[in-house]
Amino acid sequence: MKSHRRSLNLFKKSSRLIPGGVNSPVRAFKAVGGRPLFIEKAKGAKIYDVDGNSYIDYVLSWGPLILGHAHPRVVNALKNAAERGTSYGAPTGLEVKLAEMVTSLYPSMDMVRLVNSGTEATMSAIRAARGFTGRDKIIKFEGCYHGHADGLLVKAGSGAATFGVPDSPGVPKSYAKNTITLPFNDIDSVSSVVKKEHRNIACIILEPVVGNSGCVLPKVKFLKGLRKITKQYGVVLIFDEVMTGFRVSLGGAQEYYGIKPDMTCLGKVIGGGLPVGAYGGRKDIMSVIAPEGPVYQAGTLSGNPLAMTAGIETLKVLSGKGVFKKIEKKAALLEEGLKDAAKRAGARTRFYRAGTMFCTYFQDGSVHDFETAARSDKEKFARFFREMLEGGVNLAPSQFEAGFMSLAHTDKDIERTINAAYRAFRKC
Ligand code: KE4
Repeated sequence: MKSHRRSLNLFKKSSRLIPGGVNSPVRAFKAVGGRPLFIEKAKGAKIYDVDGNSYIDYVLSWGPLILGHAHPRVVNALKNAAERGTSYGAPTGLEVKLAEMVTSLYPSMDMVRLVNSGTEATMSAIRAARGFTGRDKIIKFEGCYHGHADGLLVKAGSGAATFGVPDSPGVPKSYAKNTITLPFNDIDSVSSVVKKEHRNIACIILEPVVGNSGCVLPKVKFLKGLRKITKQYGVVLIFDEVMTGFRVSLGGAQEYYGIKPDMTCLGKVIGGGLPVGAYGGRKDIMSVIAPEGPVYQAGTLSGNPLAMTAGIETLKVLSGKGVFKKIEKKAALLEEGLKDAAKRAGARTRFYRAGTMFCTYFQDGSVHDFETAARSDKEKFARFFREMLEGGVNLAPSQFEAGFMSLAHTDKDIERTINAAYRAFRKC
């Protein structure tokens, strides 16, 4: 058994100072039992806790570290950048460079605004859509997470197709009533609501692949239907690619599925592990954003030189010839191995993958929305998670989170992961 004494002591101390002992809820291991690991350092595909235990890491800070931890190109660039100062509160060439790289990889984005988190990106994109259309309501989908802005912490109300109800205390009912939550992959429910309410609907926002329900793949007819109905009624189509961007494909889910949204939100990978978010899209929509237009959005550290440097270096390496393909092949190798290990162990699981992100559901039914994802055996997943941790593999501590592959994972790491999974499947 691995020792976690130092993590435990730190958790006791942090729990007195920080709500739940963590700075983001999912890190607290509530869904999988036990206490969170406190991390000392990370390098490549490995992460090391304060008790000296090492783990092959498939969380990668929830997606950003697609090159692996502490990539030398990123670390050296950051060291040099820090010596030139850490923030100026004034525009820099670095922001222009990252904006150029993002808009060239995401041609649907004529313009982009850099912010500090995915939450800021989605919150601001929705405000832009509302400012552009003059309409107040938004449509989101069950199981999709777009950050913690009030209007997005909303679940389907009793009249699902009419108004939402707060999904968290502290969210005023008045905010929730402007959010309509519908089932993912159900284009008929979207069509009937938009036909009836289109004069009040500013935008539809979705994760094109739902990483916040594990890894729920879209039906192509759903994405195509969304694009058709939003075009028909002047509703802004927002792809929240904070997670899927540079993960499903270098050009995101929009490149992979061939759907051109009106706006896109990005984050994670474009910060290379430092705090960054971005939103952008059609020029006519982005032109409403201050100071060009009247829709206000701002940020002290937006476009921060260190975050820009880490993002630029990450995208430079990631855009290298054959690099993304290499990472995708590693993810495919893991998929093949995990499916085989589950079969040999007699485990009833379903594995889904989109490019370099993936999820093992503990059920043998097909998963196409949150309702079907929720049928998974969460207790079994929790036991599997703990066994994998004991076996030296760090997975996301929730059945409803995606796993991520990096450039740094070796065939040996993947083989070790598959062997640990076989042992863990057997024990679950
Ligand atoms: P942040 O504000 O956490 O940077 O981004 C919010 C966000 C927006 N959109 C999507 C599709 C996202 O996945 C996220 C954040 N993802 C979670 C993981 N599921 C971050 C982990 C956490 O909350 O600690």
